[in-house]
Amino acid sequence: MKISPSVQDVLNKQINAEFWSAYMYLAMANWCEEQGLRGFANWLRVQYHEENSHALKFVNYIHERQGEVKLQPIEAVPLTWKSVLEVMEKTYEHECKVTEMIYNCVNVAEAEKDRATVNLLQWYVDEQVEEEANADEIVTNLRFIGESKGALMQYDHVLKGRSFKDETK
Ligand code: OFO
Repeated sequence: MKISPSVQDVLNKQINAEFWSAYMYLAMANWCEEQGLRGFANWLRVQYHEENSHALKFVNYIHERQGEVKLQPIEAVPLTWKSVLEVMEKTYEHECKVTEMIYNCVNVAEAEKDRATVNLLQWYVDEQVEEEANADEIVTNLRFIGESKGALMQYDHVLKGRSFKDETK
């Protein structure tokens, strides 16, 4: 069954939001790299790849449902932050906003009685629980670390271990 115009529209908006997220995380990764925080930069680059994969999952789905993918311009993202704590606080806040957007997609799909899209979106609902928890954990750890440069460098080293696995397939 071909995707309805309202579901197609809200998924196209979500594609733009996912690419915007990718762009923002790449900007954050660049900033961390420039501060010498290579582990945080790595963690955020993985986040960048994840967001691209989230966008592509929607792109593929719209094609599968014989719809039309309408790519829109990506708005500018912030380029500087006061501290790495601020970077991660903004990450957490952003993920909460994305969760709301995904819930809105679910509402539109439910209003159209589009079971397939509701089913697809459940993957994103679950993913958002993880995204929020990951960012929240790092914020909590950074608050414990406080002003300790040694502890920050150790934690930065731990974050070098994160690698990208495409979970959308
Ligand atoms: Fe696509 O999960 Fe973050 O934004």
